[in-house]
Amino acid sequence: MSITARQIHLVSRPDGMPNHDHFATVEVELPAPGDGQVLIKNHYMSVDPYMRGRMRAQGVYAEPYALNQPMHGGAVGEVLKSNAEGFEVGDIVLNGAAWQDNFLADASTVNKFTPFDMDRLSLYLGTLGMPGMTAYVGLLRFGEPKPGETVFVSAASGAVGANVCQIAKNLGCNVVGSVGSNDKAQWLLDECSVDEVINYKTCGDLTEALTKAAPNGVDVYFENVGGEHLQAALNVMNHFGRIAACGMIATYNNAEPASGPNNLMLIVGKKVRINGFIVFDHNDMRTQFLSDMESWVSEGKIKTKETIVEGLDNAVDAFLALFTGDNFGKMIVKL
Ligand code: NAP
Ligand code: FER
Repeated sequence: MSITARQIHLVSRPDGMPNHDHFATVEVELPAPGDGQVLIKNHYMSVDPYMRGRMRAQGVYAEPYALNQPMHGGAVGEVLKSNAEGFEVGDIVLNGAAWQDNFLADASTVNKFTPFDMDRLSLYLGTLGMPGMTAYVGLLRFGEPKPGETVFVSAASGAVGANVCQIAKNLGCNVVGSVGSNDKAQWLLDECSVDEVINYKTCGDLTEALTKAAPNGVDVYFENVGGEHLQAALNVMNHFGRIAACGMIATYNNAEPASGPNNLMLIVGKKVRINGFIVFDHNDMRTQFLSDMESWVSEGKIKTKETIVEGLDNAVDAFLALFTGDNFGKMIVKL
């Protein structure tokens, strides 16, 4: 018996903020799994800022999304039918086939794993998944924070940022976050023990606010936003400070490149090190990451926050919300 799959395709390339016209929902019939194949039902899919980059015609790090094909990204699903050795009905798999509810795959392209908690599968798309590992790799390998140092984190309550803040607190750092709402700020202060939080939308001059929040200067800047945030961070960086350049979400929907910070010469005088990085290049840290993060989550030393949107039909809105700040913590679509 065949099974229907619903998929979201990219049908045209946005120039600026995407809208519903750039996407289409398509239904296809899936045949029974062939030799070595599994049929998977996705329970949760991730929407992530990098997906905006893959909608462009030219990729820097990864291939662009093809037009009139399902987009892809991280998802957690369950084996519905198996024609592959080592895969049983009910196995839980991490896969790269987001933006579709059911799909057929060669078993070698999905990763069977034992969840740390069956009721919290979505954590493997957030704190225990790609964004959590981004926080871990970026902070430890490129930020190199030492106890007592000040770490500044932009988009601080998000999927990556909230983990950066809490890992840095666990390491004994002084942590300053920047967010776009008072609710997000309060959560970081109350639940995550972050020392100071700036609401960049209401604080006035960001350099002044940061100087007040980090009176001893900033040793590590975890860059998620770009633009004015990078400029302000450079103004308050200490000598030999490190910037872990993770992303610049404020620029992702720019139709034309925006002008850069006007104070880049500070990198020279302050001897600041800036490192761009992509999480996928650092799989050597995966075992250590999972071991530390699963322990921290179960001991309550890392709190997790998610916004869960129901249904594939709302996946595009969930994705767009990343660029308006309408997610609080990791944005997840429940399928
Ligand atoms: P997220 O923080 O969960 O969601 C995005 C957040 O960015 C929004 O909630 C919003 O929070 C903030 N934002 C959006 N537009 C903004 C703007 N114009 N100015 C300031 N803030 C803005 O997303 P995430 O998945 O954790 O990603 C965070 C960053 O990490 C992104 O830059 C992403 O590209 C990057 N990243 C990089 C890698 C890598 O390997 N290098 C991997 C994963 C993610 P507020 O309400 O606080 O404004
Ligand atoms: C991201 C932003 C950008 C990300 C990857 C990139 C994995 C890659 C950018 C490029 O190829 O230029 O959040 O996450």
